[in-house]
Amino acid sequence: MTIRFPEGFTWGTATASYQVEGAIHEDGRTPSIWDTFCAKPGTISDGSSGEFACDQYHRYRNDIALMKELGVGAYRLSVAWPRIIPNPDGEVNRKGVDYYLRLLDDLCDNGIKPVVTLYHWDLPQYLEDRGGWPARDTALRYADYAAVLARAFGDRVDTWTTLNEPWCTAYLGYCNGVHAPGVRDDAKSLAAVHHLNLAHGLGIQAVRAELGEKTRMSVTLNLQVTRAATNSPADLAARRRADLFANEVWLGPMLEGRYDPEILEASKHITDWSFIHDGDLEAIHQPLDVLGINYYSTTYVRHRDPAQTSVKSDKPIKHENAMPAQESVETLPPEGELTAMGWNQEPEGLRDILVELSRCYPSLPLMVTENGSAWDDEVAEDDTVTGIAGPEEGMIAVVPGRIVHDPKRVAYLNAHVNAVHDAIDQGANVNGYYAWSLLDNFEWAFGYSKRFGIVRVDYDTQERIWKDSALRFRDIARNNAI
Ligand code: IFM
Repeated sequence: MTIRFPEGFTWGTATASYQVEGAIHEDGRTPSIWDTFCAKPGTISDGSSGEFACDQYHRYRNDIALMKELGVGAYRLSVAWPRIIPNPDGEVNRKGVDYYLRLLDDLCDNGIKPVVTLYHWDLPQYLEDRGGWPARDTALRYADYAAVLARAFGDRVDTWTTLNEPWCTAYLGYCNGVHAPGVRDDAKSLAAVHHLNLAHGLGIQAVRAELGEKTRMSVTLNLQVTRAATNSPADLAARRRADLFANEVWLGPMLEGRYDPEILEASKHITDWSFIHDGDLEAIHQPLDVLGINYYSTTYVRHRDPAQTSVKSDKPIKHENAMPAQESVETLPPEGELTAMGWNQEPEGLRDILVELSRCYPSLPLMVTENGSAWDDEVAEDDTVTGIAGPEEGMIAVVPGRIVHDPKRVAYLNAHVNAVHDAIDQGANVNGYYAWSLLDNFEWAFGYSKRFGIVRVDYDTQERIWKDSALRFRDIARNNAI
């Protein structure tokens, strides 16, 4: 059976600067917090870093040829802040800007719309040295950076995305410390939440001040689909507590200009939220053209007696649930066949979050800005597999004769694309789906040990190798149907 998507639905692929670019020492880029973090022993499971990654900095034309073959209409990429403003003096680095201009121009020349995330976690180290996201000044510097990008890239960008997954920045970065900069401090993580929200609002204002009110603006949130283990009031309260800190801390300020008073109450033992200044909520609450949703899996929770867990030495809580104020929430182990990340597979979660968001915010279009799965892939020899020539003499966009058969990634893709269609059938206002990821890449604390790409990267040679999932995605994108 063929299921068609609405006319104009966008199929795209997504990546992020630190995960794919490499070239960390080139053309004036200075260190980001991830360079510093990776250099600390024990932070990255395979001891690697984004130093070389997929070398997209040099191979972007090759990867654009690959996307053209896939038939995608958009590429979601992010800009590395330390390439653009490498030093605290705020001076713009022409060479950094030029790299992205070349990339954006080549995308546009190939009919692929650039969807540009301003911040996907590579904060300049000099800003972390001045306090990072727990410091208000970082949000102000972000607004300056946003204005620079708007001036430099202008109408080459189809859609601007202020932040990718601020949940990860605030909680993995400053609460349980498994991401850069590796801080474990509940109060700082909540200050980071607010300053990320503020950066979002100031960033939108800055871009629109340069490019006009009609500029398409978005943010990408990894809203958590949390299910209660039972319908008991205690388990439902645990679910509510998780939801407040996972989702409401972003949706409330960004879409309604308010923090739910329950959030402030539930965290008053951690912070008094005095970092919220007069006028901040108005600044954060800016009109959005589209909301990006990243979705991978669901989480099941139940009530736990806070008295039985020491809040002071809360290491075990932090490891199962990165957020603060979760003393009464127990996260249950995931069930069913888990992906290589140890995440469950529940496509209905994607359907449910899309339907629920459209019910709450009917006039706000949604796009699935990330969805995908990691598996332990193996390369097979196959003479029938055809390669693709790259755009320059001697370049090979995808090598012939080799392929990864990845039935589990294909099944995950099919199931989740179907779930998006189900959501649309149930009234969700969804206008795009971006596969995470175009390429295998640097998976943060897991280094290169987890492969999310629909195209394999041989990290020794930087060759790109087809996976069955890429060919499946090509069918979906080209036909706008599954
Ligand atoms: O690789 C990440 C990406 O950077 C942000 N969203 C989740 C992906 C998979 O973990």
